[in-house]
This record gives sequence, C-alpha cells and structure tokens, in this order.
Amino acid sequence: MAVYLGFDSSTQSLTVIAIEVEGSRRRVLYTRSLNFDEMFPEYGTKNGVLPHDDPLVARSSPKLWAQALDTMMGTLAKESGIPLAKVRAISGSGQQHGSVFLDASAGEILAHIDPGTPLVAQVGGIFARETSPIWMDSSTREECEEITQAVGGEGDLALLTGSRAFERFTGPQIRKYYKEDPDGYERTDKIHVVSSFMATLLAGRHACIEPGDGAGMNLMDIARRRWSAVALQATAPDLETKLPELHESWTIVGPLAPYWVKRYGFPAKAKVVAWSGDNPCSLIGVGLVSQGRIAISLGTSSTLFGFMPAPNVDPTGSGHVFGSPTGDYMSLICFENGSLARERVRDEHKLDWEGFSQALRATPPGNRGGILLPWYRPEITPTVHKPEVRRYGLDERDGPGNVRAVVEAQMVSMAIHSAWMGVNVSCIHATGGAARNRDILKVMADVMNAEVYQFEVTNSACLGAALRAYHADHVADRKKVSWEDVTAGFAEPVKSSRIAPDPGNVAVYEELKKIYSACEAHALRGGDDPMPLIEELRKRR
Ligand code: XUL
Repeated sequence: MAVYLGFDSSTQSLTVIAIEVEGSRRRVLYTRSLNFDEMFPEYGTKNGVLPHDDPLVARSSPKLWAQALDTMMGTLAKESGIPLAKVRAISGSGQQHGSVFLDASAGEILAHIDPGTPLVAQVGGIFARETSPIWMDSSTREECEEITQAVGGEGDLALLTGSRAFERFTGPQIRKYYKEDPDGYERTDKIHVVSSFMATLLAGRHACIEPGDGAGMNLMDIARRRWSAVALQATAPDLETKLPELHESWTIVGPLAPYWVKRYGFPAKAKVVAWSGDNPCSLIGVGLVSQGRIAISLGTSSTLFGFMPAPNVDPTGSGHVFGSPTGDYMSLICFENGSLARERVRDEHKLDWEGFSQALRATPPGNRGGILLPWYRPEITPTVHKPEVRRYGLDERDGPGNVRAVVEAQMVSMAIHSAWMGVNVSCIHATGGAARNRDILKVMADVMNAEVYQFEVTNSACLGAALRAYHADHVADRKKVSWEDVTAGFAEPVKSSRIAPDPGNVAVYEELKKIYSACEAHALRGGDDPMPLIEELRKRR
C-alpha cells in the first residue's frame, strides 16, 4: 500500500488530503482544513487577506502560510492516524499568481532548519519582502501597460505568454515592487510563486516553478515552456537570475527535508513533487485529462476551465492559457467576485446557507428580469477596477430576489465570457466549496444548458495535488502510468449527482443573457439603458 499527500494552500485556508492506492483499490484516508483567520489570528488577516487602505491592494503573509504548513504536518503526524511510513510522495496546489520574495540567506537557512524549533521561528529572516501580493490584487494597471508596450502590444504578449497583461499576474506585481522598492528588489535573491514557495519549505531547497503556475506570471513562453527573455526584460532588470528554474509538473524537487523527518516522523525517502497552481491541480482533480468537458470551480474565485491540447489564446483578451500538469494545456477564465460576493448577499439579508438555498427555491428562474452586477470587489472578468454593485429592476431590500440575482449574475457572466472558448458544453464538472449546494448547481445547469455533476471530494485542487504526487512517484520509478489510470476511482463524477437542464428555464436564460450583457454594457461602456428590455421580459413571462 502507498500513501500520497496533497496540500492546497488557498486564499483562506490550508487543506490536506491523504489518499491510499493499492492497485485498483483507492480511497481517501484523511482530509483536514485549517482556516487562516481562525487558526492564526495573530497575522490579522480577513478572509486570508491583510487589511490595506487601498481597495486595489491585496496581500497576505508568507509566514502565515509557513506556519500553517508546520501545524498541518504536526496534525498529520499526531492526529490523523494515517500510516506515516507509507507516505511515498507529497505535492500541493497554491493560490495562483501570488509571489514570495526571498533574500540570499534563504538557501542556507532552509537547508539547515533545526527540528527542535518551530519552522516560523527560523525562517522569519529569509524574506526580502514581508508580505506577498496575491491574486486579488489589482493595483498594477500602470505596470501592465508598461509591460504590454515593451513587448509590442496586448496581442503579442498574449501569444507569447498565454495571456495579455493582468493586474494579478506575477510579472506586473514584480515590476511594481521593483519600481516602489528598488532596494528590496535588489536584495531579492529568489522570487517564488505560492506553490513553489511551499514546495521549497518541504524540500529545504529552492523548488522549481512548473508550467501550470509559470503561465500565470506573464513571464513564460507558453509554447516553449521556458522563461521568455523578452517578457523578463520588459518586467524588471536581472529577473532571469531571480526566478527559480522552470521544469515539468512531475519534477521531483528532492526528498523531504530532515526537519519534517526528525520533528514529525515522516519517512526520509518521501519525495517532494513540484507544486502547481490550484486551477491546474483542479483540472486533474476533476478528471479533465482529455478534451471535451469543462469544469466550474466555485471557491473564493469562480473559475471555468478545460483541457486544451495546444495553446490557443483567447482573442477577446479575458481568458488565459495555462500549462496543464499533464504536459498539455488548459484554458481558464477567472471571476474574482465568487464566494465572498455570495457571502455578502447572504449576510446583508441575515440568512444562513439553508436560508440562501430556500431563497433560490422560492424565486423563479430569470428573477423576473431583476439583475445584480455583483462587483463587491474589483472584478477580473469583465475588467472592473472600481468596486461597484448595481441593480436593474431589483429592490435592494428584496432578500430572495438578491440571492437569486447574485447566483444568476455569476452563472450568466461565466456563460457570456466563455463563448470565445468555442466549446459546445454539454457536461460540467462542478467543484469547490459551493458545488455542494445543488440549488446553485441547478442555476448553473439551466444557464449553461448542460448537465452538471458533483464529486465526492469538493476540494479538487487538493485531490489533484495528491494524484499528481502519485503520478510523479511512478514516473520517477520509471513505471508506466497513464493519466486515465491516475484519476480512475478518484476524480470521477458521482453518476447519481447529475443535474439536468430544464428546456423552459434554458429559454428564459437565453433572454436573460442578452439583458445581462446590456446591463454590463450600460455600467461599463455607457451603453443604452437596459430597463426597456427588462420591462419587455416582464410583460411576456
Ligand atoms: C486564477 C486565479 C484564482 C486563484 C485562486 O487565475 O487568479 O482562481 O488561483 O486561488
């Protein structure tokens, strides 16, 4: 029997999953989550983010992530009951785009961590920058423009790196830091993304970045899967010396560092496998290892993604191409106002999640034309820099109407902004915390006109990381394993969970999509007043 561990270092929590594989016998042994705000209040985060006066700035603490990892490894050793000696490999998933700036002392210090003292007490001095910008940061508009100009325009940058410049991507964030704190940048020896930083802590040496997360930086040549000299030069000086190496997703970074072996009893030969981004890991965790279906993840962000055999870049500029951990590609669109927007509406109307579901059940599909543009925070898709919540034909005090409106807005926006992918979606794999809620998934099925399936494990990023550990362990031992074998029995949708679209509701949403697009155009581009369209729908339905 072999045990594999997958971690997920996300915006709000650190989760672990332990899976057991013995031939075709596969099962989840253990899973546990640590919420950052609740478990580590001394860092002062709210929903995993440090408070800041500027609403466009979103940062977190890399020390908090290190402390959470240390606590979780202790929990695994002391409380989980899993057979530690059987752990063969460990991998992980990280919130994408976030960056960790380490100084030149990091290499030496990390190689000699004393197992007698907690990790954080020893790594406190390795950071050239105390805080890490994360994916919710949208303060780098200027830097995005500068990089775009230097590379030759939006289209060229997208063809080169898989995405036009995005505020949250690591390259623009690095450029901002270089401009604001040139000394800090100079002192920086290595810039990790969240995933490679966490793998670095486990292995006690600088881990590589892999093409899943590398593609979220505006720095990687997407077709060649190498750092792009042109993009690096456009971003900041000497960047090539500060970035970790770029290697395939199944790279073994090294054995587990002695700290974890001596302090907690993990096996010395356990392999640390390169960590990847949460969305690339999710692709594996919902079994999308070939073309044809898409997944929607309802976490802090909402993402819509699918497997892609070749890097086909989004001509509308809202989507991304990332590396898939299979060695292929994936397309992705990210919406910032995900779970936190749903929570805002829930809290504004003093509901719990059951009340939220009841409100969905009590209101008609299409919401009688009541529309909410749910930009509680700046939005990534479509680009909204200044947070703003707008209502059309919807009373602010109407609790059930606002609940339906926020869910419909999220689903309709996903449908509209994913049209460029040209995928005729007939089946959606739903994942992330809110995928447990079948009332939300019913709206998804009707808006997307597709069957929706749930999974036993809702944290597919975490499961995908454990499956990647299993895959890399086999590759390292020169054993043949296909991705279909890797995902079998774990990353398969629950057949009985199927939610089918209702043709009547699908027709309502076809009309609502037009109205929602008109509301977006009105709010963002000064388009025509959409109220006549809403009145017309009301007359007929
Ligand atoms: C993807 C993105 C988010 C984060 C969330 O591009 O920014 O989905 O990965 O952790």
